[in-house]
Amino acid sequence: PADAEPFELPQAGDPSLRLLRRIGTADPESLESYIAHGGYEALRRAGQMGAEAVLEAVAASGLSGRGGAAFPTGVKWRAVAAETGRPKHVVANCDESEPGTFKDRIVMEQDPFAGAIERLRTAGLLGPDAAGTGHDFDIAIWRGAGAYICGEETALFNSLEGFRGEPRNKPPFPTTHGSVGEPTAINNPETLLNVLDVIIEGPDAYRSRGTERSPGTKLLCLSGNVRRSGLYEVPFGTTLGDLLALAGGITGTGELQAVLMGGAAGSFVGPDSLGLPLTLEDTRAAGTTLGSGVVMAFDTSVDMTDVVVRIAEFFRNESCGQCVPCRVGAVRQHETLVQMQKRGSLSPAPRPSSTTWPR
Ligand code: L3W
Repeated sequence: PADAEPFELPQAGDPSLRLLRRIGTADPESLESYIAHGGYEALRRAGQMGAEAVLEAVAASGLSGRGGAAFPTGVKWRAVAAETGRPKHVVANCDESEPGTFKDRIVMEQDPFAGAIERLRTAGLLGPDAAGTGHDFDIAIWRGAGAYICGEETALFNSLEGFRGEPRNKPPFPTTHGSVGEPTAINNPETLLNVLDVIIEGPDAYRSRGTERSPGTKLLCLSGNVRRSGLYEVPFGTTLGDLLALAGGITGTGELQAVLMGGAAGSFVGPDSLGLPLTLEDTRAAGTTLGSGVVMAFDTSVDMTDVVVRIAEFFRNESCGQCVPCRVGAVRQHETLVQMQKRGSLSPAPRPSSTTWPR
């Protein structure tokens, strides 16, 4: 909206920031600056702790996946660790294409030293005996072509391997049959960023933020009719109303109509949800989701029918076409919504009496 302020980075040095604490303070182009701001501390400690203690800490932290499904990271990593006799892979799923999601992109652009590969190889932090840990570890960046489906983990593997970006059946899960059919830990970048704090401060200190069932902090992508749209980091349990206040409140009419939560595949909540604590458990109980961190606010002037039609159009266009319910259903869904829009009502058309089954 015209009266919204432009995107702002979080205030540098704010002690409440954990995942974003280097953003705005460290120079994203300097390895030395990253190290001076605590970079690779977690890697050094992990090397001292050994694999079993790292797995233990990640499980004890209660960390859950930040890509949208909130699967326990400790369970996933243990499942991969239990696989023996075959090469294993770690994949950071940076394919961020959910409408309204921009958290991983900002982290990667502003705090990139998990990706600045050539510098790391030269500095001995990647490659044989990476960072003096005794382990050979290297990273390759693979650029996707932008298809939404390729953020789905098994479609991503197909795409990496040169096949069409279409999902595979699960199970088997990537933990046993992932990249090139081998055991793979595939995680969202925000999940991996959390692991650094779990290692550095330990699971108990990590759990001091957030709630019992949703420990830690969460990156949330605020957009739409908020005064300061952008990326926010808040402890789990912050209410939706407090988050919107943090973003400067509602622009336009100044009155909130709805908030899209979680992603385009998420759900809308109304102004009666301002007291909703943003945790996995509370959003689930309220029939919504934190998903991949989308919080898109709409003021009372927005035509919500138009918003829903545009979301349906997105899913129609992005269907990979593999399965009939989506390939055909997404087209029909969009058509039906457009018809409803023309009628000026989102409620279903009254059934013609001729289709009523005779008793
Ligand atoms: C081992 C088991 N691993 C599950 C793993 C699984 C995956 C993770 C979550 O969807 C959601 C979706 C979108 N042994 C396992 C196991 N796993 N059981 O756990 O699995 P799953 O299948 O529940 O979810 P998913 O297919 O990964 C992700 C929602 O996210 N979404 C969209 C996000 C989009 C982005 C983006 O663009 N960046 O994140 C938004 O809410 O609707 O529900 O790793 O292998 N027994």
